Amino acid sequence: MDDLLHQIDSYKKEITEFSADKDAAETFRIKYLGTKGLVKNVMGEMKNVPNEKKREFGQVLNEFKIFAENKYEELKQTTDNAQLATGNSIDLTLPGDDLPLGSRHPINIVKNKIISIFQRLGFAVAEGPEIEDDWHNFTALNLPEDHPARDMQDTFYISQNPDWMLRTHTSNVQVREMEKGVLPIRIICPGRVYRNETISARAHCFFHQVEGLYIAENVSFADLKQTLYFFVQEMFGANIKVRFRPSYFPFTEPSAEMDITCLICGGEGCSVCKHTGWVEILGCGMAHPNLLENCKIDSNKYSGFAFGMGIERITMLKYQVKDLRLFSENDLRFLKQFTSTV
Ligand code: 2NL
Repeated sequence: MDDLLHQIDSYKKEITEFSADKDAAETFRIKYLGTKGLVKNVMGEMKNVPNEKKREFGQVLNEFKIFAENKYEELKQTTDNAQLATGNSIDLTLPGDDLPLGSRHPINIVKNKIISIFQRLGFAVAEGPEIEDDWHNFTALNLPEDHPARDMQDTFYISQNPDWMLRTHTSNVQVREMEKGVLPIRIICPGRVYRNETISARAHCFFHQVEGLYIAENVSFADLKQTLYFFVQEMFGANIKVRFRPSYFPFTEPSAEMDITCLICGGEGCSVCKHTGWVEILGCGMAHPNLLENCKIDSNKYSGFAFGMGIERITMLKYQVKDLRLFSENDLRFLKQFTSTV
């Protein structure tokens, strides 16, 4: 029983010295008077007290309880008074609430990663206008006015001038670079592009693209393959396999589409790769001689390769995002899931 008395004495000492800071009353209440508080705890010891001592201890315990309750009232008074003294319950000396920190958009994370990979191969970043004239968006790229491929790239036109439109790819930047006539050219062109599409999980009226162009003497299809192979290994990992399928683009000849082994199933076959084990990630080819000539580059002396990829597509594959619309809905619960230092 002496132990219990000692314990009570030390609690009393603690209570007397309990300092009256901002949240003192509440902290005190929880520690001493709450349902799991020390006073309840000590009261519980009553059952261990021998019958003949119960009366005496009962008084000690009761007195202890009142002692603690009085201290609580005193603390409450002090904090209430402190709040009244400032005129209201707001303490103007406290620091303000933190403003929530934003996070980088997944499209930008992947764009920066693509840029840094190609920069290591000596590609420079080039940018250009999003509102473009017919020549730089279509005609110079071997897409004359009656070309059927224009239908697939229907876009939005500017009413003040029928020659102006929102660019359908960033190739316009490459045309502008070629027109400057400074060779060799080794550039990548990231940016936003537009298409007149009905919005769905797989299509949008705008998306982001990175196109690349390398023009010099003796550039070959082997250079193209090795450059893009290096890119996907850096982007998706060293174990990735690639395959090139013949394709058609008006601005390249020959043209190809590049597939990589499916990241989801590793080539076994799943719904993402439609059970083929392969997913398409970009289009590419050797720059068409007509295009070089349109930009006053001697196609007998120079050759080059070009490629284009949708950043949304790469991001969807990398992070397994199933719906394209998520990228432009600006829902923080989605956007905050991508963290990166790039
Ligand atoms: C795709 C395919 C491609 C190009 C873009 C290009 C640009 C110039 C000259 C030649 Cl200036 N080619 N760009 C070439 C092949 C394919 O894009 O699927 N893009 C999302």
